[in-house]
Order: sequence, then C-alpha cells, then structure tokens
Amino acid sequence: MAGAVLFLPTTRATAAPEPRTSKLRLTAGTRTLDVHGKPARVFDLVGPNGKPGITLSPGERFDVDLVNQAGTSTIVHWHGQLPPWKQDGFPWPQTPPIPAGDTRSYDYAPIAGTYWMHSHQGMQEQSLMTAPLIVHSAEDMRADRQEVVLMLHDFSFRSPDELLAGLTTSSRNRSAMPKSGMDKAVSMGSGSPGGMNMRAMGAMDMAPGTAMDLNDIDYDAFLANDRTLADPEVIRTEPGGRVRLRLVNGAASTQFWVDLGALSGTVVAVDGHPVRPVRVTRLPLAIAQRLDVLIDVPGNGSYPIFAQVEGKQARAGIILAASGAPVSRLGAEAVEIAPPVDLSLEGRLEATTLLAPRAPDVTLRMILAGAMAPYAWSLNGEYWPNVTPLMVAPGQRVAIEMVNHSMMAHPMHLHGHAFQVVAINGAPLAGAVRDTVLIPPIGSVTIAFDADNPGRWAFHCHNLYHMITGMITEVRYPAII
Ligand SMILES: [Cu+2]
Repeated sequence: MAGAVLFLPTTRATAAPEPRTSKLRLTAGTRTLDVHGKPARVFDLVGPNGKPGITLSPGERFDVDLVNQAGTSTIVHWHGQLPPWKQDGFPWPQTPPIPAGDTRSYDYAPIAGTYWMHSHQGMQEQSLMTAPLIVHSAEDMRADRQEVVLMLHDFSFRSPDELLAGLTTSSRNRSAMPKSGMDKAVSMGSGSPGGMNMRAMGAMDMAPGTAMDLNDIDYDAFLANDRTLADPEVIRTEPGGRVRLRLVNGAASTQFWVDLGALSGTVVAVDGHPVRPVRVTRLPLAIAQRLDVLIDVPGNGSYPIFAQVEGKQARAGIILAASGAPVSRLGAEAVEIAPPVDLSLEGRLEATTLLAPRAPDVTLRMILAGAMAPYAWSLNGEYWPNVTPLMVAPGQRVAIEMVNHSMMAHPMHLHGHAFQVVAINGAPLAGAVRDTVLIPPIGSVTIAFDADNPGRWAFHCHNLYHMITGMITEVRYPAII
C-alpha cells in the first residue's frame, strides 16, 4: 500500500506478545452518576476489568467484542486510531449502528498512545458514552512511570435534545441575553489569533464587531474522572512521584486550560503522538484532544491539577498526593476567568517523527462558517448530510487549509489518519502529528497527511452541537468505493 507506515513506525504495534484466547469484552451500558448530590442517568463503556474503556499492552491487538446493553442503538468510534474504515465506528450506510442487545466485533492493530472512545450515534457523547483507550508502548513499560488518566467532561441535568433545542430555538434572541463572564464578549486580537497567549489576551482592547463566542451551553457541572471538585479523585503518588499524566478532553462542547498549579510538567505527546518535550505549567486542551505530561511530584505534599473552562471561572480537577499527605478542600471556581483556548502551545510543538518531506499532490481549502443566530455551522457552505465528499486518491499527500470565517473556534477532527500541522495563519511550521486541531476564530490552520487508509472518513468539528447542526463532511478514496 503506497505511503503506508509513514507515521510513527517506532510505536506502531506489529505483533501480539502473547496469544489471547478470547476477545476483550467492552460493554456499552447505563449507570447512575451522582452530581451535586443529585442522581443522573448516563451511559458508560466498561472494559473487561470492570473499569471505563480499554487499556492494551504493547503489541496487543484491538480484538474487542462491543456488547450493546445501552437499551438503544449505538456505535462507538475509536478516536485517533487508524483501523480499516469499516471498523472506525461511524454510522455510514455500510456500517450502521449496533441495535440494542447486539454485539459487534473489532480486530485491528492499534497505535500506541493516549486515545479515547466515544459514541458517534446522535448526541450520546453528551450523556457520557465516552471512555479512555490507552495503548501502551514498550517504551512506556521501560519508563515505569505511574500512569494517571484524567478524563474531562461537561455535564447537564438536561437532555442533549433539550440543550440543542435551547440553541436552535432561542438563538435569535441570544444577543439580547448576554451570559455571564466572558462567554459572549471576549475581545480578540486583530492580527494573529494563533499567536494569542494569556498575557496578550488580558491586554487586548475590545474591538467592536470582533466579539468571540465561547461556551454555547450553560452546563451544570464539569467533571474530572466523573467527579466534581466538591469530591475530587485523590490519586496517591508512588514513592519517587514519577507520573505520566494522560489528559483526555472528553467534553462535548467545552475547552479547558489545564493548570498544574505548583507543579510543572513536560508535554511529551499530543493526541497520542510523541512531540519534542515542552516544559509547561498551564496548557490549552481543545475538545477531543489529548496531552501526555510527565510530572515529577516533589516531596510528601498534595497537589491539585485543575482544568478550567475557557471564558469561565468554573473548573474540575484531581489531586495528586503522596501517601499520607493531608488533602485540603478545593474551591470549585478559580479566582480569574480563563481566556479562550488558543494555539500558543500548538505553535511550539514539533513531532518527533515528521511526515516524510514531500510536496502535497493536492491542496484542499475548507471554509469553516456559522453563527450563534441562527445556530448552524457549515464546511464549505454545506451542511451534513448534504455534502460533497472531498475526493482523494490512494498514495496522495493531501494538504487541507482550514480557514475559519466564524467567531467561534472549531476543533477539527479527521478520522482514520494522523495529520501533521504544517502552517498556522499561513506561517509554515513542522508541527505536531495529531488527529484533532483547533482553528481559532478568523484564523487558519493547514494540515497534511498521506492517503494511506482507503475508505470513507468523517471529517468534522468535534464541538458536538456544531457537528449535529451540520459541521461535518467526508474524505473519500474513490478507488475502493
Ligand atoms: Cu465547531
């Protein structure tokens, strides 16, 4: 297959270390979650060990039976993984959702890193049908670091249908009803959204007509590993305090700033793919993105790790604490409102395994557009499912320039491929290899990938309410369809 195995050959699984006699069982079901002392019925995805999601050993295949006990049809997407397209978990006509009570089997060679899984059926993702998908590499095992997974969610007691109806039926009146904080009135830099950083944001003047939209939904809670800061998860660190923090933004419509507080860390991978180490204390995490951060926790103390919602004081978090260290209560709100999540980190990232040097065979341009009133979002002026597929040919190097004409940031995700970020606002860079990239308002990002996984692939904004109102298209390889 032309162009195959260009990405990360060192971490691509090649052989199972031990033959497994039975497939791993993953069950889509329901559970009752306690939020602010009130019960909430949500979905879950429980793996063979009774815990959320699946963790694979180095070289192990993703050999899974997905059992649907959710009481409704569902289909689960293995976000960022590169399976054959019919195993990707998107509801194409050829791969319809799994009826309630049925089982579907999957078997492919996964790529190592921090991934996640979520329903791609309707708006089940908002009701927490999400879970981590962690694939260990041999290097992970040698490093022998304590693994901590931190998965973020936004939560509402209202149903996703009610939340969507609130957006689509009242959006014409929204300008007369400003929300709190910076939600509806964030000033933007005039020249380079991609170059914004937190200090610059605070110093910006409000320019008329450049108000940026954040946080379409007013959520009831933000969760870190299913818990609010009223009762956060406390993870006891092992002696030596060497931690690999695997952050997953599993929220449907919320972007976060991760704040390591008194700790500092080193980003070593984004969306599962290694990058040259970058030292950080506060870092942006767009919807659906992941970050791997190495942290050496000093002494015998306890250290909160916060995830603060952009444009708000609200936050979620966990606590890393040495054995026996006292843990103090944490406020559910930060002192200051967080600025919009931006590309300040993206511009500093460089993949350790770059795309092979090669000029694009085809460059596609995609216009991201839409507004809060009326509430609808489009790609190249089209609304899913009435879209024209982006046709590519097997073996091509494909570049896609995504230009955002709207006042909202869009975390764009391409299924079935890892792409490299090769330009921000027209400025070339040898950026990260990843699967989800944020396109800030009035900004542009160019990605490049090799067409080495033929089939039908969804390409969409990962803000659930943007996607559900139209912001999704298809990348298709015509040769095999
Ligand atoms: Cu969007």
